[in-house]
Amino acid sequence: MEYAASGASEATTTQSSPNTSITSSEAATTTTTSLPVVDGLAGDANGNGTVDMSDAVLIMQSLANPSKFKVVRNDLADVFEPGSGVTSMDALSIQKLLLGLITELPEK
Ligand SMILES: [Ca+2]
Repeated sequence: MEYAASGASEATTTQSSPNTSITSSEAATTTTTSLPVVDGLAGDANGNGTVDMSDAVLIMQSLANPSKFKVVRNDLADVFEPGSGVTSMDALSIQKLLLGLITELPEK
């Protein structure tokens, strides 16, 4: 089943006019799914669609101060030995990915 998206191809015109500040304001669509399918990026602890240092930081913060910080996506945060729960090892795995020491999450 192929889904052909018709139209919608936007021509990006890049002009070098001096006083043009391009501000792209993409509305962040928050989709809440109750399906058991993991529909996100492994390691995306804060659920913002990317895996970066803020995910590792959030995991550490949630461990240090759980009443103040909550991991948004526990299912995605558990990237070290999946099923073991969210620990500092998950934050470490995310940092390893960011450093290029590993190439994918969950860490194997
Ligand atoms: Ca993230």
